[in-house]
Amino acid sequence: MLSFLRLTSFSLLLLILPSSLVVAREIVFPPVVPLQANNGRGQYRSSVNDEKQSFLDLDKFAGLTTFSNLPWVHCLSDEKDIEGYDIAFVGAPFDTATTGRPGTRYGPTGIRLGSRRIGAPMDWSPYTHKNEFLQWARIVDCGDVPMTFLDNTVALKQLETAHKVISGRPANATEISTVPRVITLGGDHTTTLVALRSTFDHWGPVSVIHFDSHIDTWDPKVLGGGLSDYAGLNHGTFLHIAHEEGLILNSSAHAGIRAPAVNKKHDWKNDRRCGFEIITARDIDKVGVSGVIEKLKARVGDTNVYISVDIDVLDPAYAPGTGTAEVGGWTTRELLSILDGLEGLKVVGADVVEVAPIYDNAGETTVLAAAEVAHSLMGLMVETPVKPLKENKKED
Ligand SMILES: [Mn+2]
Repeated sequence: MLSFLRLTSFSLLLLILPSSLVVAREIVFPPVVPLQANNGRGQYRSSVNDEKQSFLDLDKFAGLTTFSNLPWVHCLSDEKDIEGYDIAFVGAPFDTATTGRPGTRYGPTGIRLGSRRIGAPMDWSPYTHKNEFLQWARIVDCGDVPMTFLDNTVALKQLETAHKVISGRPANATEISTVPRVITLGGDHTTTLVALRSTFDHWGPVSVIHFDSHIDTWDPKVLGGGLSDYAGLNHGTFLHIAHEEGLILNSSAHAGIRAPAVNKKHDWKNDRRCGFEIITARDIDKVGVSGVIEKLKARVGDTNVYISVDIDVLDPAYAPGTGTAEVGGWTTRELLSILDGLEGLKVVGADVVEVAPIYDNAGETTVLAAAEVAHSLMGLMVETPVKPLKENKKED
């Protein structure tokens, strides 16, 4: 009876109201233009002084997920003529050389998800009032490199080929630099060795600024090499191997170190031999953020720099989603302030690694931090273009 009455009153209402109000509000779906498409007036569309731009064009949750909603380019395709770029993000989904919890093969996907709210049209920094997306560099996401999870040697070879192809293409703004720079989204830390081989080809040996709770210069004899040569290449030894291969300069530095050594003396001695100076996690309490920045800048001087950020440099409170978490680390704000403070350094390559989203939380603390770190690294590259060795030689 009650439902009958309800029905009747609803029918009455329909009779009283004009028909235009009864019809559900018409929803129009305008064609959504991919973010940052070329609008004919420069590389990117800007969100200011652009009356024609529909708010829907700024949608950060549409389409496929790329890093910071950047355009996807098939950098690894066989085709010669693809869209040019100056800075390329690429994912290295690899986690079979870890000594702790695995899961970083999902890192690139996680970091991209963490970056969904970052995007060119609305990226004016409250600190610098700049928008790094809207400057000279064309920045793209190349997607993930195919890396087998069954054989580390093959997987790292696959990544090496990918780096060669991506950095081997002509840049977009050739008047500024002819070689595109790569920011890798890891992946376990072993992937950095491959990136360093690639930067060596274009820029020669580099100073590494290595943000990490672990030194990662372990002698393979100490970590894994006792089992086999294959086991000796892992995420704790790759910097030792990079030194042996002559890829890095003796002006390198670790920042945020707090994990213990395996033995009393050899590890620290070997670390210095590999070219590193150590800034511990607790040093920040003595010298502050600006002190850490000063130390790092003084250490690398005018050399070309590769910045590698192992997300476990952060305290597990700020980055639980990682394989070998160590308590007593830096906050996200401290790390971002230090990174932004490195402006002016000649950054030729960079990465954010060891992000394992499976251990992250519902608030996505780790992937949000990792995305912002990658965003900062991108800013450093935009601020300071670096010419490759071959161009410098031409000018001499
Ligand atoms: Mn590491």
